[in-house]
This record gives sequence, C-alpha cells and structure tokens, in this order.
Amino acid sequence: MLNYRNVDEFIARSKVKKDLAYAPSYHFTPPTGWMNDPNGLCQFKGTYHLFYQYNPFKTKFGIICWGHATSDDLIHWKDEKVAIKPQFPKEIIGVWSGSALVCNGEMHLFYTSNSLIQQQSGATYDEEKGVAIKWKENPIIKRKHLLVPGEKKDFRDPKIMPVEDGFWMVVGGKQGGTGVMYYYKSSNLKDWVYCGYVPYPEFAGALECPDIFELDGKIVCCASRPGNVKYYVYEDIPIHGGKLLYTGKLDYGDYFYAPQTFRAEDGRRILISWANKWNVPCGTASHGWAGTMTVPRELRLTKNNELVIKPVKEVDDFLANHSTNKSKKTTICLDFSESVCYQLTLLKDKITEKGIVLIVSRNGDTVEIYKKTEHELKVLASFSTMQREIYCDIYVDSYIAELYFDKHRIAITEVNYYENEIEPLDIQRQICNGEQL
Ligand code: DQQ
Repeated sequence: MLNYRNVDEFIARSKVKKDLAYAPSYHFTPPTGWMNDPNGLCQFKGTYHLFYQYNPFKTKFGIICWGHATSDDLIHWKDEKVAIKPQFPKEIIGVWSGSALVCNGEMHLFYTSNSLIQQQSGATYDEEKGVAIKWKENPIIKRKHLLVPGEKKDFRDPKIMPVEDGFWMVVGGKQGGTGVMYYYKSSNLKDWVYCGYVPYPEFAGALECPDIFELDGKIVCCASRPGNVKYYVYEDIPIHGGKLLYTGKLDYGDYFYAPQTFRAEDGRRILISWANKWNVPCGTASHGWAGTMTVPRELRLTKNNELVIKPVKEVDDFLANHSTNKSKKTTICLDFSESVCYQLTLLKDKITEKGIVLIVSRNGDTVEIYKKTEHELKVLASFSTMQREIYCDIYVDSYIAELYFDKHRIAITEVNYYENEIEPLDIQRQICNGEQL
C-alpha cells in the first residue's frame, strides 16, 4: 500500500523505453507494469479518456489502481497520473473496474472498492490536479444494499446509463452459481435504489464488466465471463421486461475480455476491450509491460438487431499514412467459387514458424472459421451467406491481429507473442475435401 504514495514518480522512473520493432503502434499499452480492463471510458471537453485496471509495480495482477491516458484522436495516447489509488483498509484488494459519466460539465467515475467485500464508490475528476477525488459518501452502494440473498463477494464493475428521469447503474454478480446484472436507479448519483436483477444462466459464475446503452433505438447489454463475451439487444430496458431481440458474441477470438463502451461527443458508440485473457502468462512481460487494448471500435445495429463492429475511422486514417510491414490493414477477398478452403497464417514468427492459423471453409451457404493449434482444431465462428466472395479486413500491429468478417458482424481478436521477426500474413488456398483441415 505504501508504494502508492509516490506512484507517479515510480512510473516516471520505470517507464519502459519500448522497442519500436516490437511495440504496437496504434494499440494502447501501459507505460510499465500490468494492465487489464478498460475503465471510465469517456470523451470530456473534447478529449478522450481511457482509464484502466493497473498494477504499475509488476507485470502481473496485484493491488490494482486506475491508470489513466488521454488522447485527441483515439490513436496517440498520453500517459497521465494514476487517477484512483486504493485506500487502506477499505480498498486493500484494490480499486476495481468501473465506468465514467460526463454530466453537467463534470466527469464522475464509478468503481468497485474491494476489501474482500465489494462495494460501489464514486469520485469526480479534478482537471487541475489530474486525479479523481473520492466522494465522502463512499461507498454509495454498500454490500448490505444488495437486498437479495446469495453470494458474498461477487458484486462489482458499475456502469451508468443516463435516462430522462435519472440514472441506471448495472453491477455484475452471481446468484445461485450463475451470472446476473443488478439494477439500481438514482436521481442524484449518490442515493441509489435497488430495483432487482436480470439472470444470465448461460454464464456459469459471476458476470463481470456489465454494460448497458442505447443504440439505434434499442437497448444493448454486454457481459463478460472468461471464454464468453456477449451482447444482448432488447426492445426496452430488461429490468422493465424489455423483450430480447437478438444475442451474439462481441468477439470470437481468444484474446478479448472486459470490453466497455462510451458515447463520443459526435454520437458514436465506441468500444475498447482488453486484448488478453486471464490465467495465461502475458508474453510482453519480458519487454516490461503486460496488457494491450484493442483498437476503439464503433458499434451500430443492423435492421435485424445484429451488431456491426468496425475500427473507428481514425484507425483507417492513421494507417493510410503510417502503414509498415508489422502495422497495417489488409483487405482480402476469399473466392469460394470452387470447393476450396483457405488457411490464413497471421503473425508468424519467421524462425519458430509459430503463428495464428485460421482455416476458413465453406459448407453450402455456411462459412466456418476454425483456429488450428498443435493440439486442436476448434470452430471460432460461422455465418451464413449466399455470396461466393468473402471479404475480410485484417488489422495487424506487432503481436496483435484483429479480423472482421461477414460485413463486420464477426470480430476476431488474436495475439501471438512472437520472439523474432514476423511475417504478418500468409494466405494459402487449397482444394477442400474436409479431411485436409
Ligand atoms: N477485472 C477487475 C474486476 C473485473 C475483472 C479486477 C474482469 O473488477 O470483474 O481487475 O476482468
């Protein structure tokens, strides 16, 4: 805990001189140490703010604070002071994930104070000091306000949605072993009334990093559980009985967790996610940092209530002038007029030959995308189409690759922490009789 007293000086001293041959050039990484979930995403007085779960002291998870970076264009980020530090003893485990609300010219941050018991707290960003000032009313939602029986410690990651008559807060948790989203309502952001919960039985365990927002006239909720990051499109707020219209995956890759969205000042709904996964050592640790964010992605809904997920235009603008062999966008067209399948090898280490191997094959009107490893061949995603030519946008940036199929309804984030030089993309076409896979 004492370490946090001079944390900004510590970070300045330990800031990694990133090896430009290895560091991503348009994906955010922390100045040093460990980063996981994006937090408090917002645009405030024109500037984009990215807060994140941060352990500056080690390249692994620990007692977490909120790191902070700002940007004018969603591409170039400036490291700022640590915004929220854990306080002893009520945040002895750390200040865990949460969100931002820009309201009446102020930026408020909501987070989970974790001391084994998880409770929700608030803070207001002080522009002069560059840090968030915790509210004296904290915790604003105490553990005892969870007026339902059940699990003692899963109650975290508040996200706010402003509505005409006040504010909704959703909080992730678990009841009877399955994931739930708790709902609270407030008119002043400090006094919250518990309104019930919505269960998500497909999540075996606590639901993490819930999100709720309005998009193209519908209500969209998102939720994370390792291996499963989903979105749900409703006619109205689900706690009001809003009908579920569609459900899908936010990303089909193995390196995507705890995404969060925010509304930019121009009205765009933008998502950023942690491009990593729990319980697997992070391959950049030897370079002095651990953790990478996806590019910001703009979300829209189709008429059929499916999400269209596209890197924001700033990414394409940047790459139009700054592409290199290791950081670029490529659009490929896979022609399925014959019975073929394609093997896409991404981010292949030229010496070890290890890379991300995806197989794209077609069966009738169904396109299937497999991931091939030494030990298995697993289906990542599939979709239906009548078209013979399938387009895919591929963004590579050092060790991270983001792929977008099916007119951007399918996003796949993958990572290969290569050690030597990489070959970003290799495409092989082969006659497909099913067995070659
Ligand atoms: N990470 C945070 C939690 C959240 C989890 C802790 C999701 O608040 O539930 O760093 O990755």
